[in-house]
Formats: sequence, structure tokens, C-alpha cells
Amino acid sequence: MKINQNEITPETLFENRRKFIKLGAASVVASSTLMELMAKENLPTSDLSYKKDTNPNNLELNTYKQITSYNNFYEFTTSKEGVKHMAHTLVTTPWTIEIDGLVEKPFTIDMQDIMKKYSLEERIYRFRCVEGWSMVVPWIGFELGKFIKDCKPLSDAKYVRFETLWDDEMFPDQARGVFGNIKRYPYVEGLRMDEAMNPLTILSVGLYGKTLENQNGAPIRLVVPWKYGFKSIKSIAKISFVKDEPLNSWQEMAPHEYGFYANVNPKVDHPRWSQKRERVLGELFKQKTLMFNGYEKEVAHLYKGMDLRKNF
Ligand SMILES: Nc1nc2c(c(=O)[nH]1)N[C@H]1C(S)=C(S)[C@@H](COP(=O)(O)O)O[C@H]1N2
Ligand SMILES: [Mo]
Repeated sequence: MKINQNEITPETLFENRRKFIKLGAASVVASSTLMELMAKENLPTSDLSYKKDTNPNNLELNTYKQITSYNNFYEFTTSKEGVKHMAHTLVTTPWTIEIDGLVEKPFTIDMQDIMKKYSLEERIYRFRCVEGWSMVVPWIGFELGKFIKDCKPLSDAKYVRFETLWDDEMFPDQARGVFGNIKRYPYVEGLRMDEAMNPLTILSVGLYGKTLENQNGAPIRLVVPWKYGFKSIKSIAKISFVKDEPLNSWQEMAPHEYGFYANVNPKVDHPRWSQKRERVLGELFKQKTLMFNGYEKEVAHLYKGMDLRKNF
């Protein structure tokens, strides 16, 4: 059967390529043909090597196009469809992350060194925004816990605080001052140390085999799959180890609507809407939202004895 080139979507190509890669040396010719095709059609070409996820929960992936075309990144705009058209002003090379606070010795690490130091793996995760939409993303990254160990935090470091880059030439909304979408830039997020060390928590540098697009938080962003999407802070420039619970940007702006924990919880509604259901990008019908976004087995123990209504 002859396939019309125009009918080939990025995802079929991606899947085909993965199958070819699995087949090994015998398929090198076919595989390179596909690679050429991908280049010609301007489709994402894998530029990362990583260990594949076995996808034990058999999650159905959202497409590359969906994941890169519908974004929340208020430093550009509040228009989810608009972010990708504006995100080119973010320059991600060179890029450094500053590590400070309660560590043996503060330091700065270059993104290039991070890429050399940490081996990458794929993590296929559900991702649930507090607004009621969700998707399944094949992230590429490494465990935040591994990175934290190398930061050598002191014993009184109880929380980790993250900051997005502050640069009002790269992020137009940061130049708007009090008229900006976020009350006070840079965007801040935080995790309790045990949440940060949980093996599900990753720093992501790519998705679908390719380094992150700017709209998804290039060059490096947090992914915490059992929490609402706003915890997964993008384009990280600073990581601080601190004694007290950090005040995250959304809590600062609307404390009765957004807390520090932000665990996905269908039983605790947002003051303005229900959290019982969610719409997966590209789907017509809503589906049930799962406790801890389906990661209850892995993370429920972190919150034993806590009132999840109070600590929302
Ligand atoms: N710096 C920064 N990080 C951010 C945001 C943002 O506006 N600025 N939005 C958050 C929200 S609300 C969501 S749902 C996710 C969206 O990630 P995505 O665009 O890759 O899907 O990023 C989170 N991280
Ligand atoms: Mo979100």
C-alpha cells in the first residue's frame, strides 16, 4: 500500500520510527528514509537519547501537535493558542541554573553540563491542569531527586523553591509591571523535600524524543504528575533550598483558590468549578479525574494524616 505523504501525521511517523528502531540494524535503510521524510515535512526529529518508558498504565498519548499548541505560559500571554507564536523571544542558549540557600556550597550549573551529567529517560505521565483539561505527555528527563542529591542540601532544608527566569526582553509580560498577568515575577513554585525526592518528580528537558519547545518551558522545567499543572514550573533559572514553605505565585495571587500542595483531588472542588471531571485535549467527552491524578499508590503516603481539604 502506498501512503500519501500528506496523510502522514507526526505521530504515525514517530511511531513508525520507533518500530524501526526496535527492529534494529536490518531496518537502517527504511529508518533513514523515514528520517528524511520527517525532515522534509518539518516534523520533530529526535535529538535526545534516552531510555524508553514501558508505559505500564497503557496511557494513550496526546499528539506532539496538541502538546505544543495549547499552553499556559503567562510570561508570554494568557492565550493558550497564542503562546507558541510568541515564544521565539525566549533564548535558551546559554542557560544556567543557580543553586542557593541551605546547601553545603551554592553553585551555578550550565545547561550543557546538566545534559552531560544526567542520563535521560522517558516518562509517560498524565498531566492535569487545575482549569479542567488534561493530556498525556511522553516527557524526557531525569529524577529531580538525583539532581537534589548533587546539590548537597543541609539537614534543615525542608522545602525546594523554584524560579523561572526573569528577563523582560525575552518574556513580554514581565515588562508590564503591575499590569502583567502574574502579580509578581518571576513565577515561583515549591515542593516539600519528600515530594521533591519522590521518584515520580522529574526535571524535563524534552518530549516526544526532542528537546523542549520554548512554549513547553525550554530548556528545563519541572514535572510533578500528581499535582495540578501550575506546580510544573517552566524555564527554571534558580533552585533554592529553604526552611519554610515557599509562597508560590498562584497562592500569592489567589490564596483561597490555589494552595501550596495543589494535589489533583476530584473530591475538593475549586471555589469556581468542579474538579470531578476533566477534558482530555482532543476528546469530546469528559472523563473522571483520578485521586492524585492516578498516582495514589506512589504518593498517598506523603500526605498521611493531613487534611487534604485544608491543605489544598
Ligand atoms: N513559568 C511558568 N510556568 C508555568 C506556567 C506559567 O504561566 N509560567 N503555567 C503553568 C500551568 S497553569 C500549566 S497547566 C503548565 C502548562 O504546561 P504546558 O504548556 O507545557 O502544557 O505549566 C505551568 N508552568
Ligand atoms: Mo494550569
